[in-house]
Amino acid sequence: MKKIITYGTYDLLHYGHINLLQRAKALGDYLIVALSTDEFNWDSKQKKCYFTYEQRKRLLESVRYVDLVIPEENWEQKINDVKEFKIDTFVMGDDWAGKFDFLKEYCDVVYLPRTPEISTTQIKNDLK
Ligand code: C2G
Repeated sequence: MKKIITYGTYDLLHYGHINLLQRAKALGDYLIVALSTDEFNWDSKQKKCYFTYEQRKRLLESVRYVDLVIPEENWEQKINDVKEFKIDTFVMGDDWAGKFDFLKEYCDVVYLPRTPEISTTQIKNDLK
């Protein structure tokens, strides 16, 4: 069974996120999403989520491409996650291109093109 992992905040879940999750799942058989906790978002990413971790987790768990949601609590957990869950491929949108190449020692690393026209920030601005 080929296992894939990806990380993110996934606040105000939108079709750009779904495009990423669909393509990530297509690379294997089992997709884990490491979802940024509210604390990690606030302390390390300066992101204030609209939905709480539990709400964002519930939304992701209802997406057909997602098999498991785990918490992302810090920047340092990725190597351990890849080992612990026996990950074959690490996937991120290409806004992160190159940033996680250190993981190539442990698994394949794939950066997928983002869906250009949509973002959570864009949604918030449009709704203002
Ligand atoms: N994404 C995308 N297209 C968009 C918006 C997002 O492909 N229009 C992708 C991002 O590239 C990322 C995933 O969807 O792979 C989740 O996006 P965010 O929630 O913005 O993730 P981010 O805050 O960048 O967190 O340790 C890594 C971080 O947790 C990544």
